[in-house]
Amino acid sequence: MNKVLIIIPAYNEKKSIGGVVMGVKNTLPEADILVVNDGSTDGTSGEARQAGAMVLDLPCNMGLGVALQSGFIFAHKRDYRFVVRMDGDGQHRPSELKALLAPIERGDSDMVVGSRFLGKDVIPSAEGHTECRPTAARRAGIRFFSAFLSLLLGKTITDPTYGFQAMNRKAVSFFAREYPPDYPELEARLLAQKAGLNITEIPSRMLQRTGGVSSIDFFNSIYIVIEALTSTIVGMFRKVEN
Ligand SMILES: Nc1nc2c(ncn2[C@@H]2O[C@H](COP(=O)(O)OP(=O)(O)O)[C@@H](O)[C@H]2O)c(=O)[nH]1
Ligand SMILES: [Mg+2]
Repeated sequence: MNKVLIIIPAYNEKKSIGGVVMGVKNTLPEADILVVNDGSTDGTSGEARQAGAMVLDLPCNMGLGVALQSGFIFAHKRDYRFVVRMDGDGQHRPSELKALLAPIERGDSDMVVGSRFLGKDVIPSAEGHTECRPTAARRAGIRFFSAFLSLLLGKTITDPTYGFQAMNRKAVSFFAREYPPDYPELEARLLAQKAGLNITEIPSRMLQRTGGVSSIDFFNSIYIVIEALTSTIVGMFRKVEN
């Protein structure tokens, strides 16, 4: 039986992707790794393959939500028991994988999401590069999204935009059918909650990128805020079934 699949969406992450794949292999050698290469133009696909990952090459840049949903469909069809999604830029620590999976393996949660705002300890970086906090502008945006989503869901959500998440078959089967296409985090969290998935947050500490640049700049962050808010409000009125 296929046990754990790590899904890594990647867009022009040639400099980091090999290290991320190797980091996962060192920590969880039993896991399969799927890099969803979203039309990169920089050789991300070859680097990921060379590091030993399976690679799904999308024909052009389809956006994060589509790339992730492609990964969830793959996991669902191959019947993986547990799935983790993590970034391809080295910001999520492989050393936290076991803690992220533990509540799912125990059967306590359907989905576990890392949170940069829970827990006080600074965890030493086993990965050899430095911890980083979101910028002040990002933190303000995240706080605003947290308040908005917590209000809609009637439950405290501390880090609704963080992409380090583990899930069981129930959550994967849901996301294989229902996943927002564009900037998916907020709406996906809302839909998952509405579908009755049991979601837990645990502390996580983000690292600096190991190369490349963030896909989010000042101008598209304005688009992201508007897109995420409107799609989440519309999502409130959607009928979802698990
Ligand atoms: N599939 C896909 N992944 C993307 C896209 N844009 C960014 N990513 C990936 O999503 C993850 C997070 O993106 P990043 O730019 O680092 O955002 P930030 O960490 O919020 O600054 C990284 O692994 C990126 O490679 C995209 O258009 N498609
Ligand atoms: Mg990043």
